[in-house]
Amino acid sequence: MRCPQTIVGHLAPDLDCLAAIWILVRFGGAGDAELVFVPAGRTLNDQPADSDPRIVHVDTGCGRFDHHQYADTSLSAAELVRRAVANDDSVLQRLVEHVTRLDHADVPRGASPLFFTVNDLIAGYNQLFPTRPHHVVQAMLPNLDAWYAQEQRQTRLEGAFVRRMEFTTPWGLGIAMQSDDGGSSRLAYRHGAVLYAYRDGRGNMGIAAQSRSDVDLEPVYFDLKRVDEAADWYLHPNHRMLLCGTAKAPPRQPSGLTLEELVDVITWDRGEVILRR
Ligand SMILES: [Mn+2]
Repeated sequence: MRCPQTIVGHLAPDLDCLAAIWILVRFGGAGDAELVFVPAGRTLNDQPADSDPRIVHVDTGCGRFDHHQYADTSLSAAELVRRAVANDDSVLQRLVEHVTRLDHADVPRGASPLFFTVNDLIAGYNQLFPTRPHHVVQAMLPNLDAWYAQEQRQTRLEGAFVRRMEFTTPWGLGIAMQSDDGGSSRLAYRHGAVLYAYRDGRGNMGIAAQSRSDVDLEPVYFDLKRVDEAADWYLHPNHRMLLCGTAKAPPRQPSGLTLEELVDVITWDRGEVILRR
């Protein structure tokens, strides 16, 4: 695709419109393009969309990057732009799948509505800047960058999760994993774990249990104080978290244990390793 000089979006830009602009700016080399906004459905100066190759319309105008001409709910403006400028970026593909579902209000049946989503954030920006859609774009570009970084991290975590250990505990299934990013409670709990343990690239370690469980990590804490006595292990007052270093609180003295050794302590007289990949 030729690098556009002008990107046309719609007034009060929504997530789909903003994500489409962000992809053009970050992945399509359009960082210097001028941004213009028209009433949704219209085009710049009422000229047919795509009649000028230097001008690109997103989420409006029925051109190549407007999905409103199709009934297909797997399409969005962001998805059409993604296919055109960064089709082989799997992280971007994940992010845009969420954008497309949100654009079609595709929320899983029975799921309780979240009290605050990215759509609410964007609605807030449109409240702050009702007549300045450029400001909404400027505010959202770094948020979309952060979203992308988080999808990247999630992709790495899913790769590391494949190499997990599984073990039994008195409370249910335990899962241990290690990666530069540490572990993912979300992945572990989704897999049925009640308790999970992790080690990250800086040697930070931790054990955490589902909030609606009766796990009590105090005995594990006492065992760790014995076998890893120099380390800065911290038992949370709720007894469901046992930590030695986090991004929020680096340890004064990191643990000397490997993840396997930590699992040995957790399962000592309490369970056994059932899977080691
Ligand atoms: Mn849309």
